[in-house]
Amino acid sequence: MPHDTLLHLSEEVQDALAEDRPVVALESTLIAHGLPRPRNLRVAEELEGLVRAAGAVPATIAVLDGRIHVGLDKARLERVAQDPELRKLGHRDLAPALVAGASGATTVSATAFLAEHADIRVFATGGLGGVHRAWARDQDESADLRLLAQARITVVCAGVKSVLDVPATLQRLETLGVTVLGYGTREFPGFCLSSSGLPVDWTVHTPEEVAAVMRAKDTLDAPDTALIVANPVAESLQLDPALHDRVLADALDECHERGITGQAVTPFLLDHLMRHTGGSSLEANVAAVRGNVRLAAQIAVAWTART
Ligand code: PSU
Ligand code: MN
Repeated sequence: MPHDTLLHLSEEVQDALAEDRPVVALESTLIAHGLPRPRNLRVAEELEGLVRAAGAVPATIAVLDGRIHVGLDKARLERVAQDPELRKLGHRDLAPALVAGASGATTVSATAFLAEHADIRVFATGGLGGVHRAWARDQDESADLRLLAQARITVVCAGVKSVLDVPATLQRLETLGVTVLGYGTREFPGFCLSSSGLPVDWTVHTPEEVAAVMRAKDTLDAPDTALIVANPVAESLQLDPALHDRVLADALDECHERGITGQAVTPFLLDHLMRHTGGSSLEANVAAVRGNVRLAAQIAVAWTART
């Protein structure tokens, strides 16, 4: 992909990449469609601040008026957080969005793809998309998984969204050849819950160890698959698991009854969870994202210090 014509890198991101300084890609769907206004703008700004505080440059990615932006200035970040018309763009939506001159927030699938093309190696989000619980009925599986199976990028996340079928998603990741590391844990995290109760095969404890795995993967010349660093939210900050399970059961029923499908499913479930947990799922979600962004910046620093 010719960078100069399709990807608009902010000057800050461009300079950092040219000088081999640490950069962290951030997705925008989480901001535009995953968190409520006006809190989402404060979170977006805070996340960029966390990256900077750790000595890296944030590159929030979005499509505005048919232009792909890697690194947003203040006005563009505000637009992503505030514009109610902003679409949700997966990887497959990028081409038509460019032609239509559309504006949209990028999901994990689109962000991972664009970050890789911008030569950014580390990416942070909240929870990945995956196999939905009613898969046998709806065949709803996030496009995140397929994209992660073919992008050379390290994704720091708090596991996959807890509204999903987590065992099935882990199984898919295994089939797709995507490496999963637990960060300081032997259990796969559960997004706004500290643990999904499922084991991970590999545990690492430091950003340097993650960078070493990235290097080993490159040295092996392994296929271009993502490296998932699954970083749990602290137990003291997680959503009460019993409350989560209770509210989620209602959310899933309502989603089906209302005939909600496609891209609308995940935002609906997250919003339902937020409204029926008195905002505590929101706090746990934000806490998880904060932790992931901090860790991603540390990994980016360790990665660029590699020589
Ligand atoms: N993480 C969050 N909140 C979110 C998402 C991730 O904490 O809203 C977004 C990501 O952009 C992810 C998307 O790619 O949800 C998955 O949507 P779907 O299930 O429709 O593929
Ligand atoms: Mn889906």
